[in-house]
Amino acid sequence: MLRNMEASLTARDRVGIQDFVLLDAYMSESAFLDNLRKRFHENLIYTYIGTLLVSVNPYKELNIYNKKQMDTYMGVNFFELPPHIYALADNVFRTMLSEFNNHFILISGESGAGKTEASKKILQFYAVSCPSTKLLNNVRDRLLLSNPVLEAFGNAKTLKNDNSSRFGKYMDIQFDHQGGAVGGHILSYLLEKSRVVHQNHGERNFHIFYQLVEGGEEELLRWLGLERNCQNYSYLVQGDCAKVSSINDKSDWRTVRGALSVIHFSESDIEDLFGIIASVLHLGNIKFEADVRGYASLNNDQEMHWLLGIPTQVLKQGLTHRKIEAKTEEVLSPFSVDHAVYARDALAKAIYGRTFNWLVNKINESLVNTDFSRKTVIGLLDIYGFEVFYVNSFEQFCINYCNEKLQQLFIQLTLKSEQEEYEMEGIEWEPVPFFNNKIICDLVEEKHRGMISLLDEECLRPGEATDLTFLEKLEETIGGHPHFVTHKLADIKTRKTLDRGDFRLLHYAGEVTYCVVGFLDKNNDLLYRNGKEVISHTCLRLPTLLKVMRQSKNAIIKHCFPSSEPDSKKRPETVVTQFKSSLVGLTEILMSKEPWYVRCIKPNDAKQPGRFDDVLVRHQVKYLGLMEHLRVRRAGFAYRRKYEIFLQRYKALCPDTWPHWKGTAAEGVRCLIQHLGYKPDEYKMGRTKIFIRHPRTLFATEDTFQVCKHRLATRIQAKYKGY
Ligand code: AD9
Ligand code: MG
Repeated sequence: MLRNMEASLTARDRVGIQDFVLLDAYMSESAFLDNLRKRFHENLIYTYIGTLLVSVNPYKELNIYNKKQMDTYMGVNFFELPPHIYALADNVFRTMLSEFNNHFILISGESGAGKTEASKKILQFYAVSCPSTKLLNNVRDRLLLSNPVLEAFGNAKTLKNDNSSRFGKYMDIQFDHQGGAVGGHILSYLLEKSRVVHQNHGERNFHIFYQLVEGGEEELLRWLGLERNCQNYSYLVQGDCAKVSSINDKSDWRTVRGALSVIHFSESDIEDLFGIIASVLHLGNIKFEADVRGYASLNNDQEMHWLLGIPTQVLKQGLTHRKIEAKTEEVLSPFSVDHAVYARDALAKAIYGRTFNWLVNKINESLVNTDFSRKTVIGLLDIYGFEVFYVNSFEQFCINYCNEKLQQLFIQLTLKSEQEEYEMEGIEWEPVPFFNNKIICDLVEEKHRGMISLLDEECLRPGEATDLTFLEKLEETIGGHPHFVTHKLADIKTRKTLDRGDFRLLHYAGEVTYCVVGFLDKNNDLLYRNGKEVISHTCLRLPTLLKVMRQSKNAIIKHCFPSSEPDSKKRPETVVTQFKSSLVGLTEILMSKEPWYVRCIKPNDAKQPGRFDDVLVRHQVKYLGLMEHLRVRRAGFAYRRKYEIFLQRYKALCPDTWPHWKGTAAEGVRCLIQHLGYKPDEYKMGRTKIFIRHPRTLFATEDTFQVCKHRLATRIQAKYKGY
C-alpha cells in the first residue's frame, strides 16, 4: 500500500493535481501557477476547481478529441477520470436528464484563449453522444454545420487570434426527455461591422470574403464579376495580410459551401448571398473625385451595373447626393468626396451587418424544433473575449463592457450557488470577500451618469457634439471615478500619461486606453454621420440610400431593407443602448438556468505551443477570479458528494456497508466514515450530502479505495486462473 501511495505521489509531483481544490497551498497564487504549468508541459491542458474547468490553450493538436475519448467519458462520474471538456459536457448532459432542468455553459477568457474551440468540442461531444435517429441526425448535422458558416461570416484574423470571433454567440441546444438533440436556437450579439471597411495592420476582413475570392468556382466568380486576387479589392488589403499561413481559404470555402446546402439554403439564397458579398467588394472599389464644383463624382462606374440589381443611375445618385425635403419638393444636395466615401462605407457596413442577421435567422429556421413536447436545453455562450489592442475603439469598449457583465454574472452565481448550497444543506459558513466589479459595470451603464447615457446624450446633439465634447462630458461627470482616467488625472491615478483624445478604464481584467475618435459615429450607426465637421447628424442621415436599397432585386437585400422601416421620422436606438438591452436579455436567459463554467487561459501571446508565459498566465488567473473561486470552494468544505454516490463508491471499505447496505444512504455513509475513522471536525452531514472539510481526508479514502480495488482485482484474477 505504501509503495502504491508513493507511486501516486510521484505521479502527482510530475503532472500536478487534477483538481485545484486538492492543492495543499491553495491560498498561494504561485502554487496555483506551478500546478497549471506542470500540467501544461505534460499536455494536460485541463484542470478542475471543483466543477469549474480551467483550460489552457495548447496551440497544437492534441490526440484527446476523438470518438474513443468521447466513449471513455460518456456516463462516467465527473471526478473518476482526468479532467476533460468531455467530462464537463457529459456531466451537464446527465444532470440535465436526471433533474430535467435547463443549463448553460459559460465559456470565458481573453481573445485567443480557446473559447470557440471549447464550444465546438462540446457541440461535437453532444453530436456523438446523443441518441441517434434519422430525424435527430438531421438536426445534429445542422447544429454542427452552422458553426463553419457563422465563423466564415462572423470571424476574422486579428492580431490576437487568427480565427477571432467578431460577434457574440449564445446557442441553445434543445433535448427531448431521452436526450435526443431535437433543435437549437442561436442569438448573436453585436457584430463588429467596422471591419468590413477597415482593418488594422496585420488583420483581415471577415473570412468569407477571402474564401469566396480564393475558393469560389471560376464560373461563380465570372458571374459575380470578381477576379481571383484579393489584392484587387480595397476592402481586403487594408491590414496588408490577405494570406495567413494557418488559414486555408480554399478548403474553408468548400466546407462553407457544403454546409449551406445542409442547412437548407436554397440555390437562389446562396446566389443572392454571394451576390451581396461580391457587391460589398465592388462597393469598396468605387472611388470618387471632386468635380469642378468640388462635389463628389464617381471616377469609375464599371462595377456599378450589376450591383444588387439596382439601376446604376439610382445607386450613383444615392452615393453622391442626399435628398432634402423642402416644403413642397425634394431637393438633391451633392456630397463632398469625403462624404461620398463615408456614404459608401456606411452602406457597405449596413449591407453586411443586416445580411449577417438574416443569416443567423435563416440558420435558426433550419434548427426550429417542431416537436412541442417539453424540452430541456443546454446553452453555450461563446462571446468575444476581453481585448486590449494598441489602439482601442468603440468596439473594444462594447466587448470589454460585455466581459464586465459576464464577470459580474459569474460573481453573483458562484457566490449565490455556494451560499444557497450551504443554506439548503443546513451548514454554516463564512463568506469569502471578492473583488466585485459591479463598480465598473455601474460606471458604464448607470442611468443618467453612466458612460452609455452620456454617449447617447451626445449623439442627440446634432451639429454641436463631437467625440471631443463627449470626452469633456465624461471628464465633467465621472472624472473623479476611481476606475476612469483622462489625460488630466492620468499621472496621479495610473502614473501613465494619456493623449488628449484618449480615456482609460481600469477594468477588472486590466487597464485599457480607448481612443475616443469615432465613438459618436459608430454609436449612431444606421446610415448616420455625426457632425464632427460642422454638419449636423440629421442632414447627414442617409435615407436616400435606404430608399435606394429598397429597389434591389436581390431577395435578401429586399428582406433586410424593408419598406416598412422608418427612414427619417423616428430615431432608432443607438448601438450601445441596443447592446446593453441585449446583454440584459442574455443575463435573464442565463440566470434562469444552472451554470457551468469553462475558464480559458492563453499561455502566450505568440500563439506558440509549449510556451507558458508566467506573467501573462498569472494575470489571467487573477482577473478570472480563479483564486477567489478556489477559496470559496475551500472556505467551508472542499468536497461535497451526494450520500448515494459517496456510499456507492466507498462501501467496499467497510464490512458493514459491503456489499449491500440496508438502511438509508445517509446512515450508510455515517457507518462508513466511522469505520474509516473520520474525526468529527473533518466532515459535516448535510441534508442530502456529506461535506468534507479537507481534501486530504478524501484523498486518503480514495487511496485506500484504490488499494482495495487492486487487491480485489488480484483476488478475482487468482480465483479464475484455474479455469
Ligand atoms: V476570440 O475571443 O474569439 O478572439 P477564442 O475564441 O477564445 O478567441 P479560439 O477558440 O478561436 O479563441 O482559439 C484560438 C486558436 O487557438 C484556435 O484557432 C486554435 O488554433 C488554438 N486552440 C484553442 N484551443 C485549442 C485546443 N483545445 N486544442 C488545440 C487550440 N488548439
Ligand atoms: Mg472565439
